[in-house]
Amino acid sequence: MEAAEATKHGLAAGDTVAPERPDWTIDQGWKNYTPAEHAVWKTLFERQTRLLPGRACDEFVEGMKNLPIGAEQIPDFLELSEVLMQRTGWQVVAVPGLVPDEVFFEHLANRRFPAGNFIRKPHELDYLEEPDVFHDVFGHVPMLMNPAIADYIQAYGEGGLRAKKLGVLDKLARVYWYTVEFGLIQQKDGLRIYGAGIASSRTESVFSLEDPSPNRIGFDLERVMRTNYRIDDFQESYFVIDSLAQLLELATIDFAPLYARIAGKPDYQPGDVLPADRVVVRGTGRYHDAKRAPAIAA
Ligand code: HBI
Ligand code: FE
Repeated sequence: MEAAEATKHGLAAGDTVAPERPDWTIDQGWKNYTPAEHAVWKTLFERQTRLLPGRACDEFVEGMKNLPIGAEQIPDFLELSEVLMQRTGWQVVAVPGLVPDEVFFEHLANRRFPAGNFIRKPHELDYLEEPDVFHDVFGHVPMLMNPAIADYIQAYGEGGLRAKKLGVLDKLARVYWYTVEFGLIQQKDGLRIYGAGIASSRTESVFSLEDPSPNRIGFDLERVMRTNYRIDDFQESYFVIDSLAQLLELATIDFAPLYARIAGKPDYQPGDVLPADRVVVRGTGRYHDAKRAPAIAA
């Protein structure tokens, strides 16, 4: 394996353990979870389940309802895969944490979602850099029950392999970040969450929708490809799609001419609002401004 590199989760993948299998999968080891680990799952599950009605999009709620996911125990990936396979042809496979980009994309391109088999510790309930079983299963798997998202994420895997060869993976990764991880969707009754990074976060599921600080901007592919993102804190801007079908359309676009067109153009910063933006909500920026301001002695 080549040297580890930074990933969107902000950590280096695979710099400690060498994989036993070339695709980095492991057994989930479901029987090895301790009661304390199932209890962490339960705490996380119950508090997100309270927060998400009226905040998560209809497709997320629907997907969750039809999956063998509950409060009492960490889900068994084989049981999840059985249901998913029937719906959308996806499986959930266990990995020890972040895996190298090509390995990740190869799984997605084959409709296998790599999920961390470990769960965060009780003192890390709200913040964790590496995707664990709660983020991966609670956040991502319900959306994989939706045919549009199922096809879109597969296309991302295929596009990722191409983008890596073209040396433009950073541009494509931004699209994934601002859709699959941190996307918002406009529904009849308002803005809703579909991104897994938001849906699995207690604080961001409220911040992204209700805090006056962040911008909510209509999704535009080229705009998003040029926009940096934050890995260490809430997003300064969220991009809003009008329907999941809009993502499926993205999957049919040839990105190569787009990469060529934006090559050499400057990046946008996470909090920028541009004249051409379709602004849904203009944020105050207060949350991040306060953090950037020099600390004043108390
Ligand atoms: N590995 N397990 C895991 N989960 C991810 O979300 C992930 C990864 N490796 C690479 C990666 N994501 C990203 O850097 C790419 O989407 C660009
Ligand atoms: Fe994720």
